[in-house]
Amino acid sequence: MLETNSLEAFWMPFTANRQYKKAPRLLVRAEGTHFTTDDGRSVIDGTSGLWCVNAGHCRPKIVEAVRKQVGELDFAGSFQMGHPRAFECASKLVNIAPPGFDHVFFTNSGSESVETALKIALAYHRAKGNASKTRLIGRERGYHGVNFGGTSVGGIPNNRKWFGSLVAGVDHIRHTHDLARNAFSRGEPLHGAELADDLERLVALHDASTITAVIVEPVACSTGVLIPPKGYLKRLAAICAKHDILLIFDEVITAFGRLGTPFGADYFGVSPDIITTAKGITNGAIPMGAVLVKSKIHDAFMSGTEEVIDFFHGYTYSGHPVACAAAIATLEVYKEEGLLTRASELGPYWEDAVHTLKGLPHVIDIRNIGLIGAIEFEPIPDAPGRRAHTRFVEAFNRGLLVRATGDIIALSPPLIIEKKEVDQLFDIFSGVLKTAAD
Ligand code: PXG
Repeated sequence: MLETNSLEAFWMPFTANRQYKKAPRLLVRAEGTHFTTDDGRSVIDGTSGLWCVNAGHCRPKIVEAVRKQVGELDFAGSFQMGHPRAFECASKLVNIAPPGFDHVFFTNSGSESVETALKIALAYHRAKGNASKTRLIGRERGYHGVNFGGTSVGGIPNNRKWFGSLVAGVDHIRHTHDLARNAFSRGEPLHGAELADDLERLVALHDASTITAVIVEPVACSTGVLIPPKGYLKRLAAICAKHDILLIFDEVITAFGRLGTPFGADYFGVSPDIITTAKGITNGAIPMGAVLVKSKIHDAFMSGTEEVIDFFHGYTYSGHPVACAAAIATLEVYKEEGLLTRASELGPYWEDAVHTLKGLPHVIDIRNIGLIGAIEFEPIPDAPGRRAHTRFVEAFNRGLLVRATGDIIALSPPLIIEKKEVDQLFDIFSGVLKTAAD
């Protein structure tokens, strides 16, 4: 028999399990901007959990809403049935969504939101009589979750190569990372808008009549915070419109205030056709995702016989009452505290703080946007990723949680963070960088 507190049974996701279990890091409580570890240490949450706890941890209003809902209506399905919370939640999302986004399809995660968005795009074109438009286009270094559609349009080699041929008929445009021209940019890098024209290359190759949709993250976060060059997303949107290709913004991270606007689409002044969300929708308290679409898309599904299901898709837990209660309370907290725009007020202070790390050992780039920062290290030859990993572990030992991906450290604290906590965060992290052994 395994001890109940043995670490063996839990096969941890995206984790070096054997390494972790030799020296585990355990979190047992959280409040506001801080976690507490199992040995009683306080740790600044420099990553909003996994980019989800935008309003800070254990917010009483959200906790209370969940508690009340689970005791009142724990479950009710949404297939040919309904409950008030799901309708209320969808309306509230529409109220803060970018103009034109007036319908919401609920899921339980970012990965499910992506699958849902891809299926909506395919079915939309078919419903419009363009059944040959079936090809999905992603972008190199993109991350769209881990289900088959998202893995296929994703562009991170390790996430793809183990899993066979994936979904057929997918292609990718080039990524936008260009340290030679853009290293140490503040905000949007100046060079690279023309990389959007790579979509024209794929249109020339495959023909627009075969292409359904392009999916991109407005800021590609998981891959190490790749910020789009100035003008890039507008150019991409124009090419999509020209060829009747739907543009999907994967806003699982950029929605709900991370960039200082409610959605990334607001920040970049670009209006996509479909937006995927998750994470911050419930402040991380209960799993949930949502796909937002414009009437043009939704209405295309409503032309058949009224008695026939209009979209053959959905999850048991789409619009789960407890998730909806958490989301409604979360949106209230965001509104009451101005959190959907707070990153724009704190942004300049944050930007200056991130860029103070310039010149520290092995730092080859620093970038920032909204309340996101990234520090890229020169990789150790033959040991890619080790430099960021050792700094992540040392930061945790000194009371700061950061996120390592490749040789990049990403920072994305809760949007409630105060300036003095920003100072503490960078005091700890600069100490880690100055004293690192290699
Ligand atoms: N799309 C995007 C843009 C994401 O960032 C997903 C889809 C998938 O969401 P789910 O809820 O299925 O995990 C994500 C998730 C990191 C990190 O440290 C990022 C994510 C998840 C875990 C860690 O960068 N993004």
